Amino acid sequence: MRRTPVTQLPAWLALGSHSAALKSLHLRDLFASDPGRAERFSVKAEGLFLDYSKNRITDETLGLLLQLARESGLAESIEAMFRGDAINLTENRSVLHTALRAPKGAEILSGGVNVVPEVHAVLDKMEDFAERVRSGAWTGHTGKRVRTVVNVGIGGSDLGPVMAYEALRHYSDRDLQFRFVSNVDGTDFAEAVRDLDASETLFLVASKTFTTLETMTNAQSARQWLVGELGDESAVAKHFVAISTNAKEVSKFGIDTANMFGFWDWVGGRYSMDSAIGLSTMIAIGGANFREMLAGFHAMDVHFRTTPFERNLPVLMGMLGVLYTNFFDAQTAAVLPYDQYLKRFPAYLQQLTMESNGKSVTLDGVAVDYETGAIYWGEPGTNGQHSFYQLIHQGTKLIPCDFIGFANSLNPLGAHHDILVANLLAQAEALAFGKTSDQPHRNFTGNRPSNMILAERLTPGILGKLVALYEHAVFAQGIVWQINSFDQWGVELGKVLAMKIVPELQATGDPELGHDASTNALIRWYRGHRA
Ligand code: G6Q
Repeated sequence: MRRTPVTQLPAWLALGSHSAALKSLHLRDLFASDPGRAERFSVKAEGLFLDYSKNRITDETLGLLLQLARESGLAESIEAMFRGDAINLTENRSVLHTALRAPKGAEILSGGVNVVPEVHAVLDKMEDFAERVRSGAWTGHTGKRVRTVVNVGIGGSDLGPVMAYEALRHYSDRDLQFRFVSNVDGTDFAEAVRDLDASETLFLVASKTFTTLETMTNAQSARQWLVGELGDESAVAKHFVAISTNAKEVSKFGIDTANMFGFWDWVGGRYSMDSAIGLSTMIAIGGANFREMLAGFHAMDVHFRTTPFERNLPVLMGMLGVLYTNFFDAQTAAVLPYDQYLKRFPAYLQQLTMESNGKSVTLDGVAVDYETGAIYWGEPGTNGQHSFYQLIHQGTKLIPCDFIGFANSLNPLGAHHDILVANLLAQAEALAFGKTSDQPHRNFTGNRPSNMILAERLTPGILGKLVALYEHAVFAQGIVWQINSFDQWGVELGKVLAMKIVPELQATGDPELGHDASTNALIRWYRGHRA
């Protein structure tokens, strides 16, 4: 039976007329006429403080947004996900990243099997390995301890590990350095290893499928480099480990499956940073910190599953996103962390949000006639203030912002942190309230919405909570939009076409080309110009 299109749900229809009236209200007046607003539109939960009062909402708006969530069946869908139903319909899979952080002893079934014991078995194996690398007990081919860990992976097998490493660098073992190779551009690999001593280098080949062209190309180059440097094929065993679901391909590559860390088809790439894909994170920060991060994820999972929508952080954030996307025509959303350690957080969120909700066909296979996932972007504060914030303040586009900040710096230094936080608060204030001036170019209209997410300090646990907050906000939006947030067919076509073009670029003579005239000409240009 087909779902009722979201655009025909009573709450959607009501939001349509309500938002027309909403647009004439200014945040200045909403605050002036309502002393309780800041308190009412904020939630403290799980060590996070979300102030969403600077959004273009009234109590009625919020009521309608949460009604829309209910009419969309969000509560039932949350249960279906946590229960392990095959909600990834186009791939017929469960979506169980929440099982990756379930405590020992929990029971979560996929295909009738409790997956939690396997999850913990892999975690224990990872921890054992990570501690051996950290202590120097794991030695390379020539007997030296590891000094550099190079993660080779792309997409979900790269962005989470890079983001988490940068975010938790404060907690990392500074005797080890970490590099991340993802791009198939040879420069990425060449620059990553140019100053490395192969005898002290460990490669983690991270690939769920172990067939991804970029990762396999980089992994082969890594292998050649290592064998070339150490002059012995058998060195591979001590310098390569694999993180994958594909044991067959791992042994074909020459990695002993004893040194393989597994995960499962119910973990999507962009939801995999707390699976074995997080091995580099665990080596960097140690098992205890990694488990603290998982506990943070889990706490947010429980919050999402059990908290009434009115106080449910992911539901509130997800539904506010729906408001701007569908009723304010906002095309993008900015994520602005005021913490240097979160510098890769926006890039990580880009994949999480855009690969998940960049869809235009519903679960019933019908083309949508409404907007879905926004474009996410951002930079850490205060840098963005001296570049693109101009457009957010005075441009013609409405850009809802998520500000993220902390009460304490991990590197207290004079007045730096107070200045940083003053800027964070000032930006949200300026966006909401603006400033009237008789000189048009000095006028700030204000009424530009933002969320403020604060925590005491950036810890592994808080990072887990932040990531899970966005994971679940994305989920809530996907449910409302009736799309599958867990497939990514959109990345397939380009991959297939590239595989066809590679031999055409490499062929000798003048191969017959069957593309469009533009692509044919570009291929010929390349063939004619490369050395
Ligand atoms: C994420 C996507 C994608 C994937 C990469 C790497 O959700 O599925 O980004 O993570 O294509 O895939 P492998 O891990 O299989 O190499």
